Amino acid sequence: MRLPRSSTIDLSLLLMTPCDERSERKLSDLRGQFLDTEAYERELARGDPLLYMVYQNLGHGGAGELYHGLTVLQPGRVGCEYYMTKGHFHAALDTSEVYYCLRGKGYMLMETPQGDTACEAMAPGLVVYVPGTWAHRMVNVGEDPLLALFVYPGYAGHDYGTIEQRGFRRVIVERTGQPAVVDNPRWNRQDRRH
Ligand code: M6P
Ligand code: ZN
Repeated sequence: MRLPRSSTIDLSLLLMTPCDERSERKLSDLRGQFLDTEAYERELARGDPLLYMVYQNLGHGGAGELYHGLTVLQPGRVGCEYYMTKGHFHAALDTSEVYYCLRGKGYMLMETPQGDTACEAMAPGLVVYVPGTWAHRMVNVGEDPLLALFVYPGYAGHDYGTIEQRGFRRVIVERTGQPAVVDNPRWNRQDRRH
């Protein structure tokens, strides 16, 4: 029986409650994703900081379900690269996602399997539409946590493989105190699953 439900997004406690699933990603979960591997190991030697939390409601798994929830991405950098989510394609590639930014300052990095890239600003009130086939990654360029509500089809799934292998074609780093979107030297058009 599918029942209507409500959850509260608490902007002071930085969480959504109640939720079906609460997951955390720490620095150690993003091994191989940051460009500056020496800075990564230095940070990890100091501790394993929390990068982000995801609070999700998963519906009942029906074909028409919309999974929804809150991502809370902490501010910080590894070397000059800002904290970010792992980033993924959807396993059901041609499924889209909507993000509504509630707090903070950041970007949504996106790219297609063919290497087309896009970067949309995230700030309170901005709604970012991620079309089907586009991989997506949140990047926090501010001093405060970046919060966004997200909604996507329950059957979309997550495909991390291609991104884990080659990263995103563009990365966001701090240059003279400002965020800059630059080419990822590691990115190789051939390394892709789609
Ligand atoms: C969004 C949604 C979640 C996803 C989360 C973290 O909140 O797309 O499904 O898990 O971002 O992103 P990632 O899975 O790339 O770490
Ligand atoms: Zn997604």
